[in-house]
Amino acid sequence: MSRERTFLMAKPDAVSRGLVGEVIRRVERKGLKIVAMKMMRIDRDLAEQHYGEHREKPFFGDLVSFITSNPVVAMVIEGKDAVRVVRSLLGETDPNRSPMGTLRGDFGLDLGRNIVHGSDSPESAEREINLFFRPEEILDYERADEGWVYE
Ligand code: D4T
Repeated sequence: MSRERTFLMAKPDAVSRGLVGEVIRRVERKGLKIVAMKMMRIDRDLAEQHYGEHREKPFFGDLVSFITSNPVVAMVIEGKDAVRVVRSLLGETDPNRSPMGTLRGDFGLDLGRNIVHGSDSPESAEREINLFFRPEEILDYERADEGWVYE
């Protein structure tokens, strides 16, 4: 089993709307393991690094204002195909186009308030994990149900 890691963040709207538990619940019941987690306020510098690929886009200013506006909960998630599986738990970028049953489909209406972020590739995951966490903040442990989640 390849134990892939990905970066997941409950954004300021998720924290402010009391949806952090819902995000965590869906990750945990899928069988994925949380190996790092912290609540934090993203500063402007970190926001600009995290969203660097969007620097030239017209929505960049609003995106940085939003992501720095209130605390977020940042997580590292581990498990089989974690990058793809977490993206499928989140749904489409635009909550209005996201299927019901996904976090964005169930809880969002607006592109600029899309509840959660998840890395879009293993390369992005590594970059984002390193941006938000020091190596010693990522924990190695076994969940008691691993023999029932994995063959
Ligand atoms: P994030 O990065 O927030 O998980 O979203 P995605 O990975 O699904 O989508 P993205 O990088 O294309 O967009 C980043 C972020 O910008 C907001 N956004 C996006 C926006 O406000 N207006 C827009 O037109 C687009 C394309 C939403 C997510």
